Amino acid sequence: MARKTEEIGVIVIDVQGDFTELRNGSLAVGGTDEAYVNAVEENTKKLKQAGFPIFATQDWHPANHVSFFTNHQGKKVFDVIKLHGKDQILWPPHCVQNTPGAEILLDKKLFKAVAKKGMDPRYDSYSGFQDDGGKKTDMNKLLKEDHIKKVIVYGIATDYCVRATAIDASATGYKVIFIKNLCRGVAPDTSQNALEEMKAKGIVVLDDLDLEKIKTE
Ligand code: VGL
Ligand code: ZN
Repeated sequence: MARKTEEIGVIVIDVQGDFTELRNGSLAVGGTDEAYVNAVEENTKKLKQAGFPIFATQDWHPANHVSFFTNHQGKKVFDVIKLHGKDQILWPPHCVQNTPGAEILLDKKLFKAVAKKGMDPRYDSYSGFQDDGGKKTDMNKLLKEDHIKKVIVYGIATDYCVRATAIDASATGYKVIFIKNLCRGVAPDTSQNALEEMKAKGIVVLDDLDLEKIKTE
């Protein structure tokens, strides 16, 4: 028998001004034009109408965030440094709290809740579940409150925040379904690697949103 729809939740990841071409974002990812944002909005509406609770993540950095190249003397954009023993890409300043670039570009009424991430200036947080220092966001608590067992994930960027959020969701015990055509990646090679890694971890990759498939997968 198909699972009850109440057990399915949706996580729309970082569809924010600074990640889109639509808003001329500081870290605009290829293919994030108006048609892409509209497709995300339409499909999210469809999922909401089908009865699934919709959650969002929002990259929400202070201006002095460690991931901004401008906060490291002598460093250039996309340089990689060692931070807390890991490689850290230095990004252009993006999604600074209370700036237009941090705005989620979808109708806010779609969302049951938004989990903000990346507020600690010392740690990056690609995952919607926790930052690189191990501090949890509200995401797991929100999903648990709704008795969610399976999550549908999509958004920006395939190779960074969508990847990390999907993998953490899976590691936390959720069944995860990734919707490929509602995602955009920073680079083709890292996006392809992310898909392979997700599949290897048991995440279901669907080319596009199919309501029947997400109920039975
Ligand atoms: C992201 C780089 C830096 C993302 C966030 O949303 O994928 N990427 N911050
Ligand atoms: Zn960020």
